[in-house]
Amino acid sequence: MEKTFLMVKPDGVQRNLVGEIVNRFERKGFKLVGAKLMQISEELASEHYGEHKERPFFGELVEFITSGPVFAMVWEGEKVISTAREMMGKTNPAEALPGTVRGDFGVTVGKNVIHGSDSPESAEREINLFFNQNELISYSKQDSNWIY
Ligand code: DAT
Ligand code: MG
Repeated sequence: MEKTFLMVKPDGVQRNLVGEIVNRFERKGFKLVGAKLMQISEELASEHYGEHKERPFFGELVEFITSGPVFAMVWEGEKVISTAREMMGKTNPAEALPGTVRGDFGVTVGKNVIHGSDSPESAEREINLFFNQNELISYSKQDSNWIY
């Protein structure tokens, strides 16, 4: 089953949105297989956002993502990577639709509350960057017969 990496960014943690965000993906029917509150180092931030190294906002991005604890998660489910991106909304909260996380809770692109992997390749890369294999739990849930 497909897995994706999601993270409540420092603004979301400070604004008490961890529970709200976990709740949305739980209610949707996805399965939480790993989660931790963590402080991202500068090295990890640069590696995670490596694709944006040359962008003018890279410095601010690294500073922001390391400015306080984040809540890192791995979620599992059918088409979870693309569906989670839809549930997050567009990168710029000003363009994100109501009903999405960024549309409901964000105002500016620099503080957009949540990160989510954008493809199977980045999901695999980001899961391995943030989690050890023994931090991911393989288990069955009794509701799966009612979701699939
Ligand atoms: P996403 O997080 O939707 O995958 P992205 O990968 O293009 O978006 O960018 C990573 C993060 O960088 C994004 O969540 C917020 C920040 N960012 C993107 N574009 C920006 C911009 N023009 N100005 C400031 N920050 C930006
Ligand atoms: Mg991205």
